[in-house]
Amino acid sequence: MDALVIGAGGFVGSYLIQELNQKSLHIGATVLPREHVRAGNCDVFTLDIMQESEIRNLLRTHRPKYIYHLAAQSSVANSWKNPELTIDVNIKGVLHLLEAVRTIEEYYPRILLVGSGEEYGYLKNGICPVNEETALHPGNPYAVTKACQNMLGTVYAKAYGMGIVMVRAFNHIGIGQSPTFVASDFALQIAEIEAGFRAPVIQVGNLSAKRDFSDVRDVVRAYVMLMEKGCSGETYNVGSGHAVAIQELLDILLELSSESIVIEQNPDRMRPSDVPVIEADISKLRQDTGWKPEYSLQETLETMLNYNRKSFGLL
Ligand code: A2R
Repeated sequence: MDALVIGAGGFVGSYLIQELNQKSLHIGATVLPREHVRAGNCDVFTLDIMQESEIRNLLRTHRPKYIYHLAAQSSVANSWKNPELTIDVNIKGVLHLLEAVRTIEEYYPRILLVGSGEEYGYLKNGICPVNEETALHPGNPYAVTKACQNMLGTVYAKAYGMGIVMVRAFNHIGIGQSPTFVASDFALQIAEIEAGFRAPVIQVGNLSAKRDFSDVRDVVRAYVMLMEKGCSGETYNVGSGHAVAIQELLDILLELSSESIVIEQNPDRMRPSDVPVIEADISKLRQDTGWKPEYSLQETLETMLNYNRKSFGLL
């Protein structure tokens, strides 16, 4: 096996597999029971990363050269509701992977650990953009677990000479993302309005916060390039390098619609601790891989809106 994607049943997994398919690699993908891989060609295995023997047996049998670790409890909201599960899956899970690789004889794969821009958390003095050396101040249990994953990866790479590259991914968006994320939410609401399922009023939260949005297809391309060219033991920000106000994102989507839509701020959607601006410094990624984004925010949002329109029979 050339590449194994762990946690392929989620949002990013199918995009990553489609990207790897373009390289004609033999790909394996793991999902939880009852999950499936939504797109792409691969051999599918059932795996719970909490079961150390399952990951060890899979790696021992198939010895993938590249391992992409996506499996996670990835919701910030759920991490408040269930911090223990989040710690178990995100920290113990990565430890199971690293220990399995470390202890399999004569086995030296490259591993990519996917972390999050959330690890930077509360930015002191409004530091912007954030680079990989910026101090981490995680603001929720999910971010703590991803910071810890990053530290474990760094320590294992150094102590055991393992080929581990870490990323901190900023907001990535695209078709298939849960409507708990802002771009998916807006695209869905607008399509519902166009289909007549909802009054022409869009519910929004804090529109002034600025975030760094990328198309998920660009993000997985960065992952594959980092797997090939990233330095072992190093961490890379993956983002667009430009923060955009949520208001701007909404304006782009509203301009794509011919409906006249009223904007209504909903206090339930406001987060009291919203950091005003989060922007990734991506010079390290650019320098070591030559990566640059291919999709504009406008293109990505239009794709998302059209997907929702199709699902309501509007296209
Ligand atoms: O929580 P579920 O049922 O959606 O399943 C998620 C799965 N997962 C696990 N896989 C193996 N063993 C476990 N114990 C376990 N617990 C959860 O990992 C889901 O299918 C997958 C992660 O996909 P998403 O939650 O959709 O995350 P996404 O957006 O694909 O992000 C990929 C990575 C994650 O590590 C994020 O934390 C990071 O990028 O931003």
